[in-house]
Amino acid sequence: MADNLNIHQIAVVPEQVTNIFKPLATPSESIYQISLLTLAICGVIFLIVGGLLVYTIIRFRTRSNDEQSEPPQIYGSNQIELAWTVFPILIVFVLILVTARTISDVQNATHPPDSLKVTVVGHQWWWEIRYPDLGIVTANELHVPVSDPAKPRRTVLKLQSADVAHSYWVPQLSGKVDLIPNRDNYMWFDPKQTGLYLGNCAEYCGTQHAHMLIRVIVHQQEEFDRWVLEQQKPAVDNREVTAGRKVFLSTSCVNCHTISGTIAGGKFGPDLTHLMSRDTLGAGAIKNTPNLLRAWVHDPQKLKEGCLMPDMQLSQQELDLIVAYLSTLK
Ligand code: HEC
Ligand SMILES: [Cu+2]
Repeated sequence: MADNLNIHQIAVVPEQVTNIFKPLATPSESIYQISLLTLAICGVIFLIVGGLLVYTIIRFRTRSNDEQSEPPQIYGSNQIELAWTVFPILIVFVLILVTARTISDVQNATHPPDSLKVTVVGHQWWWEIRYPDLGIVTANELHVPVSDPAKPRRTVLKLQSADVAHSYWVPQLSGKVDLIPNRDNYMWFDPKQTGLYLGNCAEYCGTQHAHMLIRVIVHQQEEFDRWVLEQQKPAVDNREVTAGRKVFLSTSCVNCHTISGTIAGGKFGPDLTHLMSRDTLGAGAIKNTPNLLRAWVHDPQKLKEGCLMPDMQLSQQELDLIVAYLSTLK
């Protein structure tokens, strides 16, 4: 199967919408409301202008009994010029004020001390995810607790980049915020419902920009606490796969990947300590199934062409052993 994989057959189909009109957190709700206001104002202007246009076309159309001479021509009108200058200025002023207020509400919000702090680092073409207070490192799939009205809980992201500019955008949670090298940007949200939220890198960052997908999994608090405990466990050291572990640790995989508790400490690629707890591989490019994991390790370039993990030219035996070992990283 590994030899005739077609990315279009296996790309992960979004199970849920990325819809700016279905906001499920405070920042996205504010953005949704302001976009409705803007749409309403533009709609009213459109109706007035369009209505006048249609009325004029019908009311002043050529009729069979029209005289052949031109009607009287009017040059300049202070009233009309004043009206079409002052009204647009007022409308723009209103739009500026409400927009500035929304931006400041979202950006200058102060966060309660129990907010969950997460650092997201954009890489070509995947997301590194760190929970500094919890000692967890993972990739691409962000797990956060739900914000119950009875017990609100915020997530605050610190956004950084390891290479070029990226942009983090999960439309149902918040507006997009760029990840810029040598700079910390911030984003926050308080998801109102549990479930899977999808997003995308929103700033073109190179060949595989389109496969730099974001999955945010929102849990009930207890479920989230359980996830944290699982992630905090060290990587399993399964005696039965010592052979696979040996091959992995003696291959240059260790220069790019970390598996905690081993000599593998590379930071260039995603942390693999709990690889099997993730639903997807390659930042949402493919599902994390036994076949696809094998195909990825065999030659990632077939699945995510141009990605920064090279074809490692493993022999069938090395491949079998390494995949067996990776499959134990629960
Ligand atoms: C030159 C650095 C480099 C080497 C060497 C390397 N990788 Fe990778 N690996 C990467 C990068 C970068 C990615 C992320 C690719 C992407 O999603 O665009 C990755 C992704 C992966 C993933 C998917 C992880 C995820 O959560 O999406 C697995 C599994 C993996 N590598 C295993 C291996 C194994 C096994 C080896 C050794 C045989 C290896 N890698 C060698 C850089 C490397
Ligand atoms: Cu991008």
